[in-house]
Amino acid sequence: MRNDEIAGVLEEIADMLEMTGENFFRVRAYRNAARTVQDYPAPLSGLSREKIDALPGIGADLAEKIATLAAGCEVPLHARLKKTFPAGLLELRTLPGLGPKRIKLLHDRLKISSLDDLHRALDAGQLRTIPGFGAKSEERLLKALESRTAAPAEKRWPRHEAAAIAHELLAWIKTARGVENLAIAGSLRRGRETVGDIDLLAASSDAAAVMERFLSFPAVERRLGAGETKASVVLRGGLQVDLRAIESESWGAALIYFTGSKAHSVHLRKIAQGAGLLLNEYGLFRGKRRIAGADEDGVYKALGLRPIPPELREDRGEIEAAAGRGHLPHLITASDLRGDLHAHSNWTDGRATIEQMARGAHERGLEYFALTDHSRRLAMAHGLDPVRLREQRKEIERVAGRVGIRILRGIEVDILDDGELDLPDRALAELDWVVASVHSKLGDDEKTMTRRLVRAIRNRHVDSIGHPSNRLIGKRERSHFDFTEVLKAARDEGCALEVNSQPDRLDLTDTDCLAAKHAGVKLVIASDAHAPHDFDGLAGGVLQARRGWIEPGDVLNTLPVDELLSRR
Ligand code: DGT
Ligand code: CA
Ligand code: CA
Ligand code: ZN
Repeated sequence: MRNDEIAGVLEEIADMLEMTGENFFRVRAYRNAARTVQDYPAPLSGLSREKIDALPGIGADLAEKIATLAAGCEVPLHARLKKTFPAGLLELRTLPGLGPKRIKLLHDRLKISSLDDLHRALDAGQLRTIPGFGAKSEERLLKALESRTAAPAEKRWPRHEAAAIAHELLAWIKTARGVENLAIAGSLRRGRETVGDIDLLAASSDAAAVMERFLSFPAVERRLGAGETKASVVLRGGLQVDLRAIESESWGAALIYFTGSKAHSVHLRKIAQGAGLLLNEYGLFRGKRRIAGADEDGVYKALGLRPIPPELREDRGEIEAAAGRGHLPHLITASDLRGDLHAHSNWTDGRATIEQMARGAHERGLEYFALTDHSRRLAMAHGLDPVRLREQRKEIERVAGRVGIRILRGIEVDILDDGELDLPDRALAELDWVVASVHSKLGDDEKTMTRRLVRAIRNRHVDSIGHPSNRLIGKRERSHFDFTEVLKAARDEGCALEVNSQPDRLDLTDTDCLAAKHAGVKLVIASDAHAPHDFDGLAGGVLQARRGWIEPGDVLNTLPVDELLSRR
């Protein structure tokens, strides 16, 4: 079993114990164990029994269960609980704001033990008779129930995975006879965080040769359609790829058409119509005469528009701005980042030494980075207390001298249940950079989570909020909080919000970035690196920010380190 699966079983046991009214300490032991396992930096299935017994904060009985799970076997307690427990009750946990305590309450008071029971009780307005449930939670639960009965959304793929495959495809197709131009189009080119498929465009004097080469790509599993100028395939693993071949004189127009978004293209066509022109994938035409089409910029220009970067093409005002009504941003690029402001080492849950991290950052041209290991509450990550923080400071000084990169002494401090921080102010005051993040009780209701975030922001030592929404793409919804309130507090306090570049986080989202910019809140684009190669992920965070109209001046780590620190 993988660590996250083991942790899942332990959580499930904890939930079931809690719902049966088991004593608090026993429940908590399982939860702590789940966290320890979840955040353990290496697969537990590869560990010896001695190592498992030595996991911090875990007793003999739990170690035994973890070892059993790691070996892929069933734990008798889990099997027993599952047998006696209504399966529907467990399913209730997947709804927002329903933890074991509240589920037990619903079960005890209203005999609710399945999603159907809950739906009926909601329809009958019974929930608001239970203390702690109001009209608002009724509304949220109804919405959650309804969204689950809707048709399952089509599968979408993480952008970085699709991008890697797309580049292999480009390298493969490039060698076909007659290829004059080749590019990624569609949502992948626009930098969306997930993509439905890969869209490729080729300009070629020999479309048949391009198609043939494409269809012979080794990972192609099946063909969905193959014509003279277009083909679609499904690759092993299920990802679809569409390829269109066109002639070079249409390259720009076709690239605009197949890059989309559809909304952007529709708007462009309307502008063309208004000017008595026709825009399609072959070009921009006045009557029968093609007045533009070979290159993108030329098409935009002929429509009276400045060139629009693909990341902006969502019809969110970019066309008006390109026409001179509004500000078309000079988007940030990866080379604008001088430093990184969130990185870990093996002092907590990172996989590399401080020195390896420093060399990794240095090799990638960063002028500085903040070492922000976890605070003590994340016990499984061996979180730092004030004593170890001071020890770490010495090591940082030693490494910085050897590697020739500025290392900011930082912390990723946990935001606790009520928004207080996991380390005392006087420990934080000694640091150069403080990231505060929520890692627990992500399912808190909106009011609680808003209060936690705002309180952390109001702490004068906190420089930025890490992965503010805590969503995991495709896996975990964002936490509920009032983003407007959070932005207000952040602007008042001069606290930055992070664009976390981890590919499954990308948190803030593109539209969050835009909202932050409008609210006058600064961003940090950070890697959250746990190993040196993670610094490469910064490019993904930059792409996300570009989709949010972000310019270099909106991002703190474009600043030279001295300016950055003098702002504090
Ligand atoms: P995806 O694949 O769901 O992540 O999103 P896209 O934007 O890549 O959509 P896709 O693959 O269906 O089509 C690629 C591009 O082709 C799209 O961005 C715009 C263009 N396109 C596709 N269908 C239409 C259409 O019906 N009208 C217009 N104007 N353009 C279209
Ligand atoms: Ca697509
Ligand atoms: Ca497509
Ligand atoms: Zn974190």
